[in-house]
Amino acid sequence: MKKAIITGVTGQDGSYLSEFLLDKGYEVHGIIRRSSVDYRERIAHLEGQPHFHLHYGDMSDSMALVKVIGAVRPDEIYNLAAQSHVQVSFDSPEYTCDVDATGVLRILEAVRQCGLTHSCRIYQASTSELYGKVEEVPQSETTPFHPYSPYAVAKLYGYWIVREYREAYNMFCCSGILFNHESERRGETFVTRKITLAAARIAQGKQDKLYLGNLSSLRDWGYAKDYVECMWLILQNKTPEDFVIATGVQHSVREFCQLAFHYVGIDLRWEGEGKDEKGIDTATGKVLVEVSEDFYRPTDVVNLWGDPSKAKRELGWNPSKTSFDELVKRMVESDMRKVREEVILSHSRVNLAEYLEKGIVK
Ligand code: NAP
Ligand code: G4F
Repeated sequence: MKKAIITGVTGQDGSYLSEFLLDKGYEVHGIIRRSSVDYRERIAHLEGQPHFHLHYGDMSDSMALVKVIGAVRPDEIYNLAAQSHVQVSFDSPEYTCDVDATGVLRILEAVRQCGLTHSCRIYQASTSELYGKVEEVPQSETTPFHPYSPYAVAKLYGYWIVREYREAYNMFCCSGILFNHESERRGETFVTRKITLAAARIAQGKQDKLYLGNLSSLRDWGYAKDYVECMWLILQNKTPEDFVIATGVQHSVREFCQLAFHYVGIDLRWEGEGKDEKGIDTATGKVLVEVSEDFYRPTDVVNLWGDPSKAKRELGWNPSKTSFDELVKRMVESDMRKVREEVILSHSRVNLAEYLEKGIVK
């Protein structure tokens, strides 16, 4: 039975990857950090399964990482843990750097110190944010990087230290350069989930308005469940290489919004430009979407569009498994259910929605 460690196991991708690896017959060891609230929503259904184990650790704590890696002696490590919110990285740049940059180094060194240099394969969660202020469209493995946030700069260190350890010590360590991938488990402050949750709440009369930042920003959005398969494929490859993982299709935040509201039965028309743009319910004339400068970033990445040809060709991965329409529909249906059964939304969640609306939390 193969053993895998997943850092960031409680996150969107960590939860899907755990399910995927358990299905493949792996023994899965997740690293979690201590929290005062002990409810791990995304992996609650896996806890108690015989081949699923959790260990305490933090990406800022090399001793804990050495301890877990030394005890488990994994065949594969998937390093998914990160402060993953781009806007938050402007507020907490030092923390983001410690976890997202030095954290990667801590994993690589822990593997060496535990004598696993040549037996343990490592996947690093790299990101399309590396392309930042893009120098080429669409972006592939050969596109130059131009990171455009503290998050992206930290992730660029992670990318390069992985390459360095591959070349210096002949380690099987690779980066998946993943473009945005979303799901019904996406964190509620990323733009897609913020939109689907608000659309569901507005449709059910529980919220009045949605405030967003740059509506014209373009993303290549895929479905997270499809993307975790690729993380595994990258580590099953004959040689350690980096891969772009994307759908090859691009949409704007505005288009995402339009479709999400469509799926809750509201058709929006757009009026105005820039910060004066508004999304208006064509049936009632009510303004449902407004722009708030609170959600603008000091530097924003506005044109991400991936070229997944290499992953398609060399890993046999299918980038078109879930279409943009299916993704939006799936997320909206899930949030319509969750909002309807509001009994499962804790007070803090309800407050979060209010805070999102008022722009107190981004
Ligand atoms: P996510 O939902 O935000 O999950 C992040 C995970 O990292 C959570 O389990 C979190 O634990 C954990 N974490 C954060 N700081 C930590 C620390 N100091 N020590 C230990 N664990 C820590 O992110 P995701 O969307 O699943 O993304 C997974 C990875 O892929 C991240 O590295 C992200 O940067 C990268 N990525 C994501 C995308 C995307 O579109 N989703 C695209 C490209 C790359 P808590 O639950 O305790 O907070
Ligand atoms: O959903 P976002 O916050 O995702 P972003 O910044 O692209 O980062 C995500 O994808 C990266 C891969 O490219 C990951 F590496 C990263 O960990 C994370 O998962 O924002 C998407 C776009 C941005 O241009 C942002 O300015 O949407 C724009 N946007 C417009 N209004 C908004 C909002 N973003 C958020 N979060 N909230 C808004 O109200």
